[in-house]
Amino acid sequence: MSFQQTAPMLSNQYLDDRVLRSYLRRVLPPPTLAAIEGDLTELGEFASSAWTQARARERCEPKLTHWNAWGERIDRIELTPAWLAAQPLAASHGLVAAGHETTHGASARVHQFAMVYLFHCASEFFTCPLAMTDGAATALKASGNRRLIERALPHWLSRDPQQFWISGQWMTENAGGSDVAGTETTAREENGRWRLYGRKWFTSAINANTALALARPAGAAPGSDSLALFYLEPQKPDGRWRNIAIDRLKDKLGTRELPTAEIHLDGAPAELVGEAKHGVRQIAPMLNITRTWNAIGALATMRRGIALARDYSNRRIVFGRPLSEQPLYQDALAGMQAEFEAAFHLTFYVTELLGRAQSGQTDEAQQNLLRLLTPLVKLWTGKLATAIASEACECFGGMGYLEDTGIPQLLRDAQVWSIWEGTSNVQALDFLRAFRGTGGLQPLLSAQRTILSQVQAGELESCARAAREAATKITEWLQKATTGEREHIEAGAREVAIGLARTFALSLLARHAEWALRAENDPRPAAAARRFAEHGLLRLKTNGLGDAQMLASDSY
Ligand code: UCC
Repeated sequence: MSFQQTAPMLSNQYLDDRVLRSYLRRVLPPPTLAAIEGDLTELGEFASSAWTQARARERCEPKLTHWNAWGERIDRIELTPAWLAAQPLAASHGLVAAGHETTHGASARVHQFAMVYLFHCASEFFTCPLAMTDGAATALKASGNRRLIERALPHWLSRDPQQFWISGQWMTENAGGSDVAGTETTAREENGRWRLYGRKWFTSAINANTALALARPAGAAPGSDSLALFYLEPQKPDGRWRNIAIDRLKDKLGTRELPTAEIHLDGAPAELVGEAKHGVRQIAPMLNITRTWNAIGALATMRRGIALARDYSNRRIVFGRPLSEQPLYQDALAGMQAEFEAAFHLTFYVTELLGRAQSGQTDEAQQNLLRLLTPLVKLWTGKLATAIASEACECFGGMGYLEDTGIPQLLRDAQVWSIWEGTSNVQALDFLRAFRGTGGLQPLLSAQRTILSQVQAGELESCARAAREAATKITEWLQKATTGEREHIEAGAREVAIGLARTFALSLLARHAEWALRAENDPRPAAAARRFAEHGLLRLKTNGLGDAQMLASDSY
């Protein structure tokens, strides 16, 4: 029989995850860890079996049917089998609820996001509506609207599959994606009830039970400040749409199992969430939550790519020995692993801060730190996930280019992390918004000092030094830039944001490495920190704007 290759396999994705398990041992009180390990192990098992099952069947996508046999417009959406299974599974594990429950105090978000991280790659992006539901719950709580809180929260935060609802987030229009000031959807008050008229260009998870939407009250001024935030229940109990037409499902590069629709609102009934203006301010808490989910999803993508490539490296023999024994392959995997570990510690640190903020355990500086880090972590992990997914495909050679291996899907799906919930540039500008609004870099610099003061081991000295030097360079760059033109600082904002994310991530990884050396006698996090530092932290530009203007307008 001729030579055959062996497909990569995944073992239990929790039990097999050194990075997650070591991190949880450090940050969680032992009783909390003991209480949640059953859930994590189950989700880890689900993740590995879902990978095997997905390879064994045809890939499915959602399907939209506009008309029934009798000529009635129905706009029925059929979901994939995995999506149908995901909603009860997500409810029973409390993938949204856990982030809002008080059982584990300030650790609620670490618990929740550890589950989400394990679940994401097996969920066919059902994590998208879960993220939006979590964000909607957070925005509604912040609004103080008692009626809507009592109506929606018991469903959004339910662990009962029969009661659990998911939510959408309807912002994007053809005239306003990044810049929602272009929103054309109009809200009219008719007979004491608000109704929405307009077109939403991207609505993710259109099957959601509820949605939060931005619209402009009729007669209000142009611009974003006069937009208002509305709550909708788009379908009647019998599944008919409430004055909403689903024009089509989007034909996307990735996330193809997620039903993303283009819709028309023709008097869809809606309820005001707060005052009839300042809708962007009201939806901002939702954005910060979904951006955190985005970072977790990006992290899960990285971990999946590395896990598959690592498994394959033990099966695939070339030049007379397994790939796992070939120095250059080892080096490629090590580079991916180091970047992933740094991203992991930054992302989960943000979830720690979020949990503390939510349970009232943060001071103003820590709240400002959370505000600064949220766009940074979304931006950097979004870009990194695509790079690592691409490298992971390459680890399989030609097999990584074949659709039916399931590997290319990882790369196509990864591209979404840097686009939705605000592109990389939107995050960089949001970082500047936070930087200007929260007293500059101080919260970040002083947190970094505290973190690095816990790094003492000789093996980590070069890492701590690199992190301190990078922080100084960024501070100097920002000081120089803020005295110059606003446009100069904007042109360099992406590199500053990525540099800051990498610098802070290295500090966190080094601190964890110090703990792992002492508490677990494990030298691997320290090796990851050294390798990550060697990759370099900064690419600040000295003449960003001038060169950029010349090159951007290049034509023959
Ligand atoms: O992509 C989408 C659906 C996908 C769902 C995927 C979920 C994730 C899945 C994860 C799975 C694991 S929906 C489309 C998402 N669209 C965006 O993200 C929009 C991107 N654009 C921006 O973020 C822009 O920066 C805007 C829209 C926020 C800019 O709006 P404005 O109105 O021009 O900005 P302003 O005037 O600067 O901000 C208005 C107010 C200000 O507060 P006040 O009024 O008090 O001065 C800001 O400080 O909003 C406040 N604000 C914020 N506050 C703005 N952004 C934030 C923020 N991030 N945090 C707190």
